[in-house]
Amino acid sequence: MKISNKFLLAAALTMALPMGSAMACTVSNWLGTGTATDANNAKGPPATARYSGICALTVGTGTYVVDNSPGAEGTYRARFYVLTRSVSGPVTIFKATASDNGGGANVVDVSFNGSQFSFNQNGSAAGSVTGIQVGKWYSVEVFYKANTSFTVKVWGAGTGAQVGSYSGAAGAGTIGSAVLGISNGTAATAFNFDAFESTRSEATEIGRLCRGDGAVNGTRDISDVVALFSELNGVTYASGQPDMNEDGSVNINDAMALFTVINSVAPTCIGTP
Ligand SMILES: [Ca+2]
Ligand SMILES: [Ca+2]
Repeated sequence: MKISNKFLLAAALTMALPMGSAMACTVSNWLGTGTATDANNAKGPPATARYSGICALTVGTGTYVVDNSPGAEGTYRARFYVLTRSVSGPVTIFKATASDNGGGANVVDVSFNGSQFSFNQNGSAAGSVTGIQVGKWYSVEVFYKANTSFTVKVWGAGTGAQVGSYSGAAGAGTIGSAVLGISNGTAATAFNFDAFESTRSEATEIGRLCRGDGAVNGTRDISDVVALFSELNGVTYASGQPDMNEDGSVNINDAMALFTVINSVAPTCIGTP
């Protein structure tokens, strides 16, 4: 069975939208108990944090969405963004399981305990990435190949460099569904998720979105400054990723971070700036 790319956000939501315009966010291409939150606001900052576009998935304890399009996949890759929040113990934020609807054995899962992401494969602890902050957007990319390898790469928190990674062996399980949200544990406050994609590609990483590319033109330049200030001035939301410092809000600090990249670091979206 083919895994199509699954975007958390409907294609229409990637367009720049006038503030106050009527629109709906949807998770209609997912199953489960999660609901999309429309970040659109009459004027001013979005009603909830989003990473890209204008919508995000906002989920509390026991709330998640399910993708049943995988079918006994031995090779599976997924990338999602999570805005970390306080927890009272480890919470599972992503898992891929053997059967549909999150059923069957956990083949891979990612949990967050307030300071680190921890990874399991086929029921065994695999590794972790430490130093994870609360209240920051992180890009988490998982790659699994049965009987071969399991890797996780983490970027985010407003830094260009990779935050951390894990690489190890994989067991024999195959993947029948993916679950995004708080499927286990207790979240003190709601988490936001955004920009989920999955593929069967072994060779091609999905990678992080271009941080600060609010105008979605593939580089960091003056057009992103214009897009950012248009949002700050209550005119039009940036259609790309204006949250340059990845702290869950779009404000003047993002403009300062954007200027720094444009002026002193390679502004291209290629690489890790
Ligand atoms: Ca740009
Ligand atoms: Ca920000």
